Amino acid sequence: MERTYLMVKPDGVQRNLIGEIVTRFEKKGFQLVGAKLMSVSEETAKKHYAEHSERPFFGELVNFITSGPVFAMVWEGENVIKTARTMMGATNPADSAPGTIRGDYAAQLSMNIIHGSDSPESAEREIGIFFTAEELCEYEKAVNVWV
Ligand code: RTP
Ligand code: MG
Repeated sequence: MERTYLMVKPDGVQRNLIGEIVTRFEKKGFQLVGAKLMSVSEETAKKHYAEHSERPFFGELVNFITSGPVFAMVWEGENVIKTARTMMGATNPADSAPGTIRGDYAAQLSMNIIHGSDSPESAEREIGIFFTAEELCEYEKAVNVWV
């Protein structure tokens, strides 16, 4: 079963959106396999966003993601990587459709509420950065036969 790394960014935590975001993925039919509220160190932030290290906004991005606690999560389900990205909406809230998380709650590119892995390779890499194997739960839900 596919897994993805999702993270409520510091703005989403400050704006009390953790519950709303968890609810959306639960109701969609995905399964939470790991979660924690945590502070991101500068080292971890730079590792996580390494693909953007040469971009002009890298410093601002690292400052933002380390500016307050994030809610780190691993979700599991069929096509969860792509579906979560669809549910998040476009990176720039100016382009994200109403009904998506960014479309409904974000107004600025730099504070766009949520992160989600963009490929199976990113998901594996990011889960490894934020979680140990012991922090992830493998379990069956009887309700899964209906979704
Ligand atoms: P994320 O990694 O945070 O889930 O967002 P994403 O995949 O939708 O977008 P990505 O291209 O990976 O960019 C990472 C974050 O950097 C900020 N950004 N700023 N100033 C700019 O031109 C710019 N471009 C991207 C955004 O906050 C984006 O979420
Ligand atoms: Mg990205």
